[in-house]
Amino acid sequence: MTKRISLTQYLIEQQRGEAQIPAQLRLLIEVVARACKRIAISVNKGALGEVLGTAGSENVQGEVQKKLDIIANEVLIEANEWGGHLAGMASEEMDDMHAVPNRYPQGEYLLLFDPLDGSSNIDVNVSIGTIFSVLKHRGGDVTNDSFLQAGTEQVCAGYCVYGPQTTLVLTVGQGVVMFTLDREQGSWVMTTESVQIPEDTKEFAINMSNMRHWDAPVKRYIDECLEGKEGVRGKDFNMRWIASMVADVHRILTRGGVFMYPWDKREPSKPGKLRLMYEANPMSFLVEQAGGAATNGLQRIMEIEPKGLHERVSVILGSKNEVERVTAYHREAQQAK
Ligand code: P6P
Repeated sequence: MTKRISLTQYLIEQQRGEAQIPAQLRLLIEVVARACKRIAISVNKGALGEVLGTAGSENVQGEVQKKLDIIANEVLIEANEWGGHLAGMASEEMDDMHAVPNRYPQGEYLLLFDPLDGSSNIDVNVSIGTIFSVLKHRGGDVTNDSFLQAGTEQVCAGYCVYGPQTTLVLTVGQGVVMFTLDREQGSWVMTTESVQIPEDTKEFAINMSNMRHWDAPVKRYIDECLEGKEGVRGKDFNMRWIASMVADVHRILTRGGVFMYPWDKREPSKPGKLRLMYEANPMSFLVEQAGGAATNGLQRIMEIEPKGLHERVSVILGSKNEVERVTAYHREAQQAK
């Protein structure tokens, strides 16, 4: 790698260069990156910081909130509301959007986030992360509907994975870069300047305990992977499931693979478990910018027109050729109906 540069230098160069990222977007990214450093400190304290366990409340999803879910949400709100770069924020942890208080200037961006994804892993010391997505505010009053824009409208997306390293992964539409937190300096240092997902893989990520609930195309794809080299795929596959989307996606951005959280029969009225606006869309933007693909089985996730802030979606993303295979199986099954 050439001389390692800081996040600030990268953003200044993007501002001058091809991306021409506006000053407000540069400020937004620096503020979110600083908030992730704050969250990392709380996450890394664990039991020593009295931050483990549940908060005794539920979020809009009906999920029990962990203390760290709330801490992370508050850190992101407090860090972003005064800077003049945002018109509003939306979070997995809040029923409705959070407008910038009148005492602060309103900016031109909308920030959406899952403040701490993978919460079930917090108490067992497994990697978790913050996922964020940035849209442009189209003007007028800021309401929940202001956020209902397709993933193709994102101007920036990223995540921070709190694992053995604390790593910030970012795209502004000019490819994907990774920054690792240098704790001695407290600064983000570029460690991967152009992430590329291999088009093929031998690794799939899915929660196998749901197998009996899957739709036929998913079952067909996984069965073929399990048949190994004796089967139609002609190669053996490995399986990984961290139950933390940020960690599973980070592995796929780093060495390839396919991640699947498909629709299943347990809740047939819901298209899937994961949320479109602040999980699937930002991860799809990153994966596509790194040469991968992301569909809901039938269409590109980023082309879905959202109907609700917390709507869910079926997710198949990662190595392009594998995602295309699973998607082809879904389309074949649909045509056969
Ligand atoms: P399951 C974490 O709760 C999450 O939203 C994603 O990060 C993760 O991929 C998925 O749910 C895990 O779900 O059903 O395997 O526990």
